[in-house]
Amino acid sequence: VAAACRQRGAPNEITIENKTYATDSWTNTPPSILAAIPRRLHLQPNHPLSITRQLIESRFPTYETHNNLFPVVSVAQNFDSLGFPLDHVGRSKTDTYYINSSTVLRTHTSAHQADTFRADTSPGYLISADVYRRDAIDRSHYPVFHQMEGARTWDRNNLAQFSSLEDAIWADVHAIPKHSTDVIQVSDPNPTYDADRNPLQPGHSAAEIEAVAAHLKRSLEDMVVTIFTSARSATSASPDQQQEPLKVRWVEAYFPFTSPSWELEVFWQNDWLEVLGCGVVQHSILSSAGVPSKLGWAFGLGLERIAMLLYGIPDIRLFWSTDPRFLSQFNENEQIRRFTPFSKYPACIKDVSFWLPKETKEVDVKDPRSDSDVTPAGGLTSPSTPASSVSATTTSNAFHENDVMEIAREVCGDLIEDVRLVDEFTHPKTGKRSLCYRANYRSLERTLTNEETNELHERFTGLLVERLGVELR
Ligand code: FA5
Ligand code: MG
Repeated sequence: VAAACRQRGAPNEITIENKTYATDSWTNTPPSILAAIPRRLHLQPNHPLSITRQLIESRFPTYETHNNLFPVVSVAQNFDSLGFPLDHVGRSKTDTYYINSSTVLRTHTSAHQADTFRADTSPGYLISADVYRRDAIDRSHYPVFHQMEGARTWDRNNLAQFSSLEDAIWADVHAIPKHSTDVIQVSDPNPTYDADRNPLQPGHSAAEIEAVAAHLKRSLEDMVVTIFTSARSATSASPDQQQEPLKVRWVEAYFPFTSPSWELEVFWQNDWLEVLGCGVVQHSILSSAGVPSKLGWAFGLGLERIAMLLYGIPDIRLFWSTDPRFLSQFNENEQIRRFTPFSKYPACIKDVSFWLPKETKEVDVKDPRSDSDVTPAGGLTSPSTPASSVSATTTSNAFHENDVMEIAREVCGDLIEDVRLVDEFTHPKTGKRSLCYRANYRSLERTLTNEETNELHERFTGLLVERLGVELR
């Protein structure tokens, strides 16, 4: 199976914008992903991701911005510098696009943290960039998306007129606008840190971390309020119309490069949507970057998630559309207007059921009902809460759901809306396992013909057999 997964006739090198990389047995980046690199949607004038980026940047006016960092990074930058353990699932070929064994397409903007802490002289920075992950297919996940990283530090050796670090930080906290509960309702039930679940780092005092956390949380709450009030004024008929306040909640999280850590979720379309991860920067990163006297926070947010909230964009694939019916709706010099979906074309749903190869020992599939972000770059889980879907990442012949997703993408491009596990079954006698995936075919731009969908589905199922060694039922 491992050999079958490797791409047939793969080239010996890959050239990305004048830089050439030798390929090896780790290479797993398909041409369809490479083709996304030059798009740089976050920099395109009047693109909703670019407008969203600028709107967020406007809330952090003193921060230095870096918006053109190259997406090919070393494994050291993406993982090692951030303290990812060697066996972290994020490093596996099933989750990350490798150019070769030591080079990847960045899976998150945190890949640039160490270099930026080393080089920047300003107390804060923002990095916006395209990031790449082998991931699920649905309306809020896409294998290429955009993140904004933000960080703010304070220097113990440079406290100006303040007598302690926490006093200096609190002065900055008080400068951040505080919004009324008519505008935003914040739920934050957990203590700032917890010795077992979300510990303080050695060398950080409780008072310092309370101040850093307050600064981080208020800065990000202010950011989502800005987004939300722009979105509201876009929808409300009269300005004094009664509006529901925005509901957000802070949840504990885990990332190898921050402690304590949190995620911010926003209530959107009747569900909690994770918009960002954040925390107190691990001191080891600052000290390796040559600034051991600094202390601070960092966050990483999904620009698509925020833009979907801002404009009411219903499907993440739309960001890649070049259809003027999409692009003409956004103008950076005008008031934000809600996106008007151009008619939804009919979906065509097809199932595929197959037996896994007999020798497959571990099956890595997600719970069909779970909608969580089991994320390669981020924390995934704290050591105390192992994810149910984690299987041996080093076992190259283990079946992995992301391979199904990638084959679907390769065959269908943006003509597939969603792929979901709908059934699993183990034969009582033979012990063979069977899975059923439901593929939802739909174009954002036109009605697909029957023949077209049949052909896509046949190529999809054919490649499942060829690459993954499964047996169709
Ligand atoms: C990270 O990537 C961390 N680097 C964030 C971070 C930075 C934590 C700095 C601490 C300090 P995570 O994998 O959860 O974390 O992704 C961050 C955000 O990216 C998510 O909250 C979500 O908004 C967005 N995101 C993740 N996966 C996808 C996807 N496939 N499609 C679209 N957006 C996604
Ligand atoms: Mg996450």
